Amino acid sequence: MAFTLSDLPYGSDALAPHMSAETLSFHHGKHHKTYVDNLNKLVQDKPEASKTLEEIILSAQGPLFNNAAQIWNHDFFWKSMRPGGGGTPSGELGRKIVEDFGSAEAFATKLSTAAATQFGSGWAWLVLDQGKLAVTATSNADLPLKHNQKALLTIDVWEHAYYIDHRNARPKYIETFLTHLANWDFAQANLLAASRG
Ligand code: MN3
Repeated sequence: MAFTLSDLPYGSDALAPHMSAETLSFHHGKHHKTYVDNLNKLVQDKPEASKTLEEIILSAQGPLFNNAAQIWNHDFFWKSMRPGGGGTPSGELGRKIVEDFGSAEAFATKLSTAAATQFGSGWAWLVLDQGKLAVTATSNADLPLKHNQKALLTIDVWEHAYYIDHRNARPKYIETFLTHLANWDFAQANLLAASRG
């Protein structure tokens, strides 16, 4: 198989009670796995089988793009959370958030609003765009890589990300993500890598 399902970076019960083991096992073991299975079927006996995910994302459209991008997005989303995460970003990331958004509170409001108001399925992102931090939202499988932006952190706002734990209460899921789950160390590492590159 050309593409494989990456392991979660923590146990499926590691984010409980803020994200349940049931949510993580369905989301990773069913939804994320389906994108991997679909992409493998789509690239079978095709030149794309030897391409990287990023190469497919930048060149393909339709089902090839959708499945490749959703694999990338989910790999990135798992790393965007950690046990004992959330709270106010500190260090270089915290400094740059204040510089580019005015305050940590203004940034949190912007990210929450982008995640809550994304119509239908999609993703909310903290990105680096032309050297400045920005908050964006994308529909379905769309992602910053397609828009010449560097992704630093993401929140999956497809219903399957929160329906088991929060039913239809997307804002409660977003609040829980920002309070207990967001992996700011990961976002800061992405920022430092982008600044070096
Ligand atoms: Mn998802």
